[in-house]
Amino acid sequence: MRLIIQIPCFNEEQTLPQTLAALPRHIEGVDKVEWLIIDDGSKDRTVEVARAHGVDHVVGFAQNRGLARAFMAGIDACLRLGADIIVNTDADNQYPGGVIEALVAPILKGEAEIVIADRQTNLVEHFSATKKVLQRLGSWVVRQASGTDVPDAVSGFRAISREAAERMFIVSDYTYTIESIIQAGSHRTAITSIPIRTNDKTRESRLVKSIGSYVARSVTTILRIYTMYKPLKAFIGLGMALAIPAVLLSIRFVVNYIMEPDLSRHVQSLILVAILSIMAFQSLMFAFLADLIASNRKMLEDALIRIKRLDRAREGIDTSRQGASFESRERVAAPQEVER
Ligand SMILES: Nc1nc2c(ncn2[C@@H]2O[C@H](COP(=O)(O)OP(=O)(O)O)[C@@H](O)[C@H]2O)c(=O)[nH]1
Ligand SMILES: [Mg+2]
Repeated sequence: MRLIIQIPCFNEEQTLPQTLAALPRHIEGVDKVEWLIIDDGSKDRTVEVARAHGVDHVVGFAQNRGLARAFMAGIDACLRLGADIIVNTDADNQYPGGVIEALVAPILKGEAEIVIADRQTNLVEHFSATKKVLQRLGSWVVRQASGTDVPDAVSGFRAISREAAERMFIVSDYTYTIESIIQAGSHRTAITSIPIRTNDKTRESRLVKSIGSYVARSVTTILRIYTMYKPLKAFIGLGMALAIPAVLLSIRFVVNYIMEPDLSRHVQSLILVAILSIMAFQSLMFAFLADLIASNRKMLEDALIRIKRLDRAREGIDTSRQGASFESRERVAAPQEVER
């Protein structure tokens, strides 16, 4: 059992040493604990500092590409290195490294595939009242969109089993947190949470530059990913929202017309009915188109999972434990063939 702790870093020479100092080297039930950083084009000494403080693997980009891509590059690297469990934490020492043992416990016991640390944001002293309300509201929306019960949707402190990591594909540039939950919900990945208390703030958030833009980006992500994974629900819902007023208005028109057959007096509502009906019909067509694209995506995801496994098999990583995994129970054919 191999655990890799990954940390996305963008100019983190200041806080990386204290973050690394708190990370565990040994965990009960895990044979090997390794550390990996993803350097997202840092201009400071992040990489040197990481190496000097015992980081085992460094991957990264020459230029800044944003947290979501860095996160995925880390996941990919960890899988290639043969990680059975991946823990993601932040470089600003926001999350207590000592909790990692508890964070991976549900995965070790086979009770979950993704464990998300719940920061209990209502208890965080340096969060403003507005931020607390938005965090609560945002997490609630993500729960509805994903069909999961994750209390803290944007927490970056997570443990992920190999099978869940293989199924994770992030298309956003900005952050992976919300997208990965909606995706996991649609994949029926077992997600659980454990409550934690965060450390004191070491610096201002780099991701949340202003609350307004953060909310706008989050809403866009939720809409985008929701329509990607639940296209029928989203577009038929929209179609219904347009069709219902169209029907009501046309009933109103007919009643009015019978009572007072002077067409010119009611023609406005008839025009509105026509416009709404066309839009409703188009939404319905969109629903089928988007559903078609979504089913293609599912097949692509399956193909990519197999490619990742072939990659690992080629690099000589033992995949024998896959027989007992969640994934192989779902898709029986894939892993055994890779082993040979
Ligand atoms: N790869 C990458 N990581 C980033 C970027 N901005 C922030 N991070 C990392 O994302 C994590 C969280 O960032 P932080 O500024 O603490 O945001 P918070 O989640 O709002 O506290 C840290 O590990 C940062 O180094 C970026 O542009 N690229
Ligand atoms: Mg932070």
